[in-house]
Amino acid sequence: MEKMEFPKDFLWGVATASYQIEGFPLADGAGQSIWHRFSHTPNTTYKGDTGDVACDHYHHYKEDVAMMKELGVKAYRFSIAWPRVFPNGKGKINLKGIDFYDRLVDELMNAGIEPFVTLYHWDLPAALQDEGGWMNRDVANWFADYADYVFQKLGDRVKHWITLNEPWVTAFMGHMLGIHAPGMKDVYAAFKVVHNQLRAHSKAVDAFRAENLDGKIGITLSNRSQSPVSQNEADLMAAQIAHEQINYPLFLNPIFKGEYPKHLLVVARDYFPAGYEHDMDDIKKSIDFVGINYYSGSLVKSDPKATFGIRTLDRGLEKTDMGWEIYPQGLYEILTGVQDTYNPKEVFITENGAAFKDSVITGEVHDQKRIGYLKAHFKEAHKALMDGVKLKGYFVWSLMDNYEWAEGYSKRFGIVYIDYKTQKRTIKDSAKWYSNIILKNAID
Ligand code: IFM
Repeated sequence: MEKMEFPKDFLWGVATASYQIEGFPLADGAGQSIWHRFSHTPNTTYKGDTGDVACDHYHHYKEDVAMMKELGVKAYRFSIAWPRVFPNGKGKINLKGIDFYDRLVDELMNAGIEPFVTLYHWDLPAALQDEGGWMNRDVANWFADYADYVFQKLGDRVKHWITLNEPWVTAFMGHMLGIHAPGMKDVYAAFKVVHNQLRAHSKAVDAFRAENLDGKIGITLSNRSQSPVSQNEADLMAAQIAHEQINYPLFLNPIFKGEYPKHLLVVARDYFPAGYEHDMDDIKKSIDFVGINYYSGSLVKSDPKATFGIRTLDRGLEKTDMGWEIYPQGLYEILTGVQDTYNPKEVFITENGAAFKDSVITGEVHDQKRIGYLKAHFKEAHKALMDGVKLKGYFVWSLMDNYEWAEGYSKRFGIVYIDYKTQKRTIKDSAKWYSNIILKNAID
């Protein structure tokens, strides 16, 4: 079989997020986040699991960086906990909070690993939620001020910045479905949150440009490929609306074109905040790269009674432990769709990976299914690269098992196994396999 080679400078990486791995979220003067508050509220997460200890990366970060170095990982995507740096979200700075990330970045630089920093991966300071959080228009300034401070502190070493991780999830899982923090169920709130996140992203990009730093800035979006169940007009339209609502168009259309996607507006215009049109010129702004997260696909049927007229069907494909169907070709569809529609300068796969039930057997974890999953997706990424997508790197989610939000510790996404009782890290077979791919810079 033909060997698929990747470009010489291709960045193979791993990804994590602050609340999911760090533990000790209130240490050294940090403030509470909305996730701390949410997970400590009864009946919100699996078995009441919280991020109180997680992988204790806060104290094990040196060991974790050494492990990445050992695996040959070229880049590490992590997020900064806003309430560690600004315990109240604004105003007073907590030097010990930023110091943790300063030390982490130094450790990465010394290990020859490129840091990719996400400024927001869902842990909004709880004090800001008390003022309306993402529903308050002022959040755009609060976020830009926080981002600016971090640019000033870490911008001499960090060359890649991601403003927001998966703003769709913040808006809809957090404000319409109530599954994530802050646990609201209000569709109007969700669209307000979409809009304010775009405004916040835009102001953070302005702050970054004003600092005149050597570096690049982009945004990371969640995606699930949406295939119509038939070629009839109604099903095709349902799949298109699902794509515009759930995937990159909801955010990239405003950023690249200054407008929300048109088919979505037909069914959801009333939900957008009044006067949103006046912000669109500001939101339209050049970014340096697009981050794509991809895990799964959906089969879609038109159903006038369902939300936005979209119903999802089970097409009987193999699923991961999340119950998400395995659909690698969807990654190709998403990548080529982004490139063809917006022609971004660079694209990174900022997350892709799978949860499976793993266990340690005499010191080893034989996670063959995860290897199969990753290999199939790597091939689709390579195909997209060959077909003109300006793909520059690929981050596997996740470096290690971690706190899977409302699912608590019941799902394991890591290529490194975490024993939560002892904090022992065990390199899974998938990590060994990935390490070899990185070394060869090719798949066969
Ligand atoms: O764990 C999450 C991550 O925080 C955001 N993207 C999807 C992952 C798996 O659900």
